[in-house]
Amino acid sequence: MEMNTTYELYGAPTGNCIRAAIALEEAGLPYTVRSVDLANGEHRSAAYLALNPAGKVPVLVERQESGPPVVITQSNAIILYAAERARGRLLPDDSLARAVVYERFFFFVTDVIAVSHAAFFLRDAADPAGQALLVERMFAALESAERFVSDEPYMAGKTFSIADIAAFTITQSVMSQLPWDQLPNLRRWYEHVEARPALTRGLRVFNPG
Ligand SMILES: N[C@@H](CCC(=O)N[C@@H](CS)C(=O)NCC(=O)O)C(=O)O
Repeated sequence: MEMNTTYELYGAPTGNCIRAAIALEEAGLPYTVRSVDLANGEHRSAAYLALNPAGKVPVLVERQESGPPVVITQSNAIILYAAERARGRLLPDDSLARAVVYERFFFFVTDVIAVSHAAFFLRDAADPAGQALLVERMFAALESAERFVSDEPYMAGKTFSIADIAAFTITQSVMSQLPWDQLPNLRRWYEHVEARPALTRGLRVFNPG
């Protein structure tokens, strides 16, 4: 990384943006927050579409003294980029340990978060049966994560990683609906991770109040 590298994170108070913010905080990368007003359609303005033609948040912009800025869309690409920049903190150096982190990270991204988002779209499409099926699958997958933390403090082993970032916000979003009496390890993991200062800062980035 060059000396004068700067970062800007464009986003709003949504799970995808909050995960990206947590990754930057946990990676220790200094960045400027650029709040995008989704309710007023700022993400569809010409200026924003020039940054991300898909009109979605989050977006990370990296600027260096020389060369064009690097623009990264897709929350998971931003998380992985932050982890690359802070090698050792969010992704273990050891390739076997890293494979476990990737396995768990993609478990939460594809089997829990993506299913939850799909259920949300079906709610908007007024398809209650489809929505219920996906919500049930999402909960079954999330609750199965109890086994990941039965012998280890974190989702993918002995150290905090991008797998914990992916797991945390989705768990938090359904907190009140989880059968906590059957998930003692998940509860211990949740309380442990929730106390991290960097994670707490990331959670508040787009929700300062
Ligand atoms: N797969 C993308 C999804 C991005 C996305 O759907 N962002 C939502 C907020 S979480 C958004 O920008 N919604 C505004 C819109 O679609 O109009 C990612 O992970 O970054």
